[in-house]
Formats: sequence, C-alpha cells, structure tokens
Amino acid sequence: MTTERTFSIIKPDAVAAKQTGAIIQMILDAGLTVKAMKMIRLTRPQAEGFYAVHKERPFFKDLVEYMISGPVVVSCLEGDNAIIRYRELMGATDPAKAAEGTIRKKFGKSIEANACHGSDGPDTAKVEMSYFFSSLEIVGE
Ligand code: DGI
Repeated sequence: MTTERTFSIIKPDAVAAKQTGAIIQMILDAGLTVKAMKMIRLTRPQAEGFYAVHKERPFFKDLVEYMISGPVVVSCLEGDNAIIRYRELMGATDPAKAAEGTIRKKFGKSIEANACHGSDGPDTAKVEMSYFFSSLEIVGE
C-alpha cells in the first residue's frame, strides 16, 4: 500500500444544499484523513485555469459558470491509495451512472452539478493541491 494525497472539491451545488458536513463524514468514514481544508469562492480565472484541460470541450463555459456560482470547499486528503479510493467514493462523473453508496449517487444533481471533484492521478493531485494550498497550510508538511 502507498500513502498518497489527493485533492478534493466539494462543489457549489453541494455546499449550497448544506451537504458539506455529510460529504466530509463520508470521506472520514472511508478512512481518508483531512490534511488541509478551506472554503473559498473561485474567481473566473481560477476556475478556467483549474479546468484548462477541458477548455475545448462544449461544456467548458457552463462548467466555469457553475464552479464560480457559489463557495466551494477545497481539501487535501491522505490515505493508502487515496487517489483511487476517493475516485471510488465519489462515483461516476454522471450521478445517474454512479454506484450506490457513492457521494455523487447520494448528492449529485446532474453531470455538471455532481457534488465533488477528486484528482485523477498522482501528477494532477500534486498540481491541484499546489494550485490551492501552500505547504504552510497542509498539516504535517
Ligand atoms: O473527473 P470527473 O470530475 O469525474 O470528470 P471529468 O474530469 O471528465 O470532467 C470534469 C467535470 O466536467 C465533471 O465533474 C463535470 C463536467 N463534465 C464532464 N463531462 C461533462 C461535463 N459537464 C457537462 N455539462 N457535460 C458533460 O458531458
């Protein structure tokens, strides 16, 4: 087993629906540890930069509008194989296709307003954590 860190966003729909606490509890119950956490409101350039990989996709403009529509809760999570384990806990991108017991099945409203984000690999996890957190803000660094 490898201890890893991953980056999470509780997205605007879930924060607005007062689901932040329930989602954090699901993360903790899954055995992941929170190493850093804060609530922020993304600016347009921050959201565009974060999702730059999708900038040619037809849904990019809507995705950015949605991500800046309200506060989000960003965090660094740690645990054995944290990246894949958090992806499994989130469920499929489209909540309609997400497995029972996943965050997106429980709280996702649509393929866009899907409650949470989690890094998809070790390289993106590093980039995404440093996009939002300095090492001073991460417990144990
Ligand atoms: O890593 P994921 O969040 O599961 O999925 P992703 O990296 O493929 O896409 C990033 C986000 O973009 C996703 O959480 C929601 C949005 N998205 C992805 N595919 C579609 C989409 N939004 C719309 N409206 N339509 C899509 O097909």
